[in-house]
Amino acid sequence: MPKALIVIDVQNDFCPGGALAVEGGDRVVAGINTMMRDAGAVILTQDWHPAGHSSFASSHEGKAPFEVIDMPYGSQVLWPDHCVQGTQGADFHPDLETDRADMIVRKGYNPAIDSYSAFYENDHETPTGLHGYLRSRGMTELVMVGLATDFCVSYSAVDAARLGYPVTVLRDLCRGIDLDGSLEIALKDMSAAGVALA
Ligand code: VGL
Ligand code: ZN
Repeated sequence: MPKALIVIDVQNDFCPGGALAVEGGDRVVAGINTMMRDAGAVILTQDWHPAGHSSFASSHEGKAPFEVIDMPYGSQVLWPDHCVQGTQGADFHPDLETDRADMIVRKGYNPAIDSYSAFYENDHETPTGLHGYLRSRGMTELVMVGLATDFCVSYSAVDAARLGYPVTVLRDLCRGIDLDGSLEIALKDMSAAGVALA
């Protein structure tokens, strides 16, 4: 079974010292490099926001990071400014062996919609193109790793399962933000969707 490794958002801003640092975010890099060596295809995702993105608290008068607001497509956590296009924070962790990637999927570039999942923006209908890419490459099974477990990894894994892929999330090679119990919720959502947690 051709198996693709999907490496979610291993970027400076999600690592210690970054704008939206995930505890231990940098600890996944070495293991991911090893996994990349024998995957059938390697896809990296890169959170890639224009300055002033609508998911940034700084774009909303009187709002602070981690507050939740209603957007036309549903509720949205407001984040500190992060992964702004072309900045060092948006770059991949310097030790990630990005030369091994077959494809890099950027997401979150639409100023009006956030995009956690590697497959769809947060309106759950605008595709990133990854599903078509995986199909044309003949990839029938997915393994997911990266940051953050409870947002971009979870959304990506649930969408993958709904699209019909057998998908495994390697928990050792993921780290979470854990905002108000979001990690536990994400683990339940993934299990309910049929994602294997290894
Ligand atoms: C992510 C929050 C905002 C993630 C991206 O990669 O999990 N989380 N943007
Ligand atoms: Zn983001």
